[in-house]
Amino acid sequence: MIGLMGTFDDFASRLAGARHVVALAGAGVSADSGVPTFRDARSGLWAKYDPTELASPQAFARDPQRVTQWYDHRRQLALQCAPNGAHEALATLEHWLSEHGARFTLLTQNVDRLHQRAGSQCVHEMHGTLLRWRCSACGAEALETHPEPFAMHPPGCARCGGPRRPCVVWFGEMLPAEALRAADAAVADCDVFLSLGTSAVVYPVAGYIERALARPGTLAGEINPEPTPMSDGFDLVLRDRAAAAVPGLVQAAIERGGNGR
Ligand code: BV8
Ligand code: ZN
Repeated sequence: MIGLMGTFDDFASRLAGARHVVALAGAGVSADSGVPTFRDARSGLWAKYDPTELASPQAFARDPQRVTQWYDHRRQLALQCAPNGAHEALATLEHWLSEHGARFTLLTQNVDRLHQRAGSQCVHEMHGTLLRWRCSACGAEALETHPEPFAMHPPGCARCGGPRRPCVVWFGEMLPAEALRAADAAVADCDVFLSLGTSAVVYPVAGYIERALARPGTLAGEINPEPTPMSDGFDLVLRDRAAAAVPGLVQAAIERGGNGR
């Protein structure tokens, strides 16, 4: 973190002149698309379950049918939702930075693939995705983008008949090695770090926020309508919804950056 004497304008100018921007996205980025945040993903039917009770290998072993029904419900919901202004602004920023010889790395905790549907290219899914499912017995994987529910729960493997699960990272499971490697390298190199719509409490991803805030020379911004445990460490905090604040920040950067980087 470095002291930002200025204001939003200073931050936007520094964002436009960045060499490497890392954005970390949490459920709050997809909230404005109608995808419930992880904590709110217990809407209605699921209200009585604690997500960590449904998002673990133990829960799947205990009740595979209930767990895959929850994930199938969220999978269908993700397919019905559309990217919002925040997803689109991040894709615009990535494109604009690459046109100006700078890098952009998007680390997302979201499993809905809305960033990719908005056009983001460099996306690392730290917690996997709802749209790929794999067999727990033989490991066979497949994209599952049909809008209707699976015919049975847990869905059976076409190859061996074993029970299939979503390719998401459950509590107590390791994150994908590729995603960790990419995040390690990006956070160690970035000069601007954006934390967008995340509660910043789930590790190891929350640890990347800590690393970015501790890095001298890294400018850090948080966008979240609520404070988080890390809010005090940021150079700029926008207490607003991502769908409003992310497009505003990106637009301000592009307007400033256009005047000779
Ligand atoms: C690991 C995929 C070890 C699944 C997710 C005890 C036992 C076991 C593990 C632990 C333990 N104690 C601690 C741990 C570690 C644990 C952890 O951190 N637990 C926390 C709860 C303390 N982490 C793990 O288990 C990780 N694995 O440690 O493995 C290991 C080591 C070696 C070898 C083997 C294993 C795995 C963590 C990943 C879990 N999977 N998701 C699924 O989706 O079902 S995590 C899930 O919660 C989400 O993916 C997300 O990443 C995370 C936090 O959610 P957020 O994205 O922040 O969303 P949330 O709802 O929390 O908050 C929304 C935010 O948005 C809020 O701040 C809100 O204000 C804001 N917001 C709302 N609206 C808007 C908005 N912002 C902007 N605009 C808006 N409109
Ligand atoms: Zn199989």
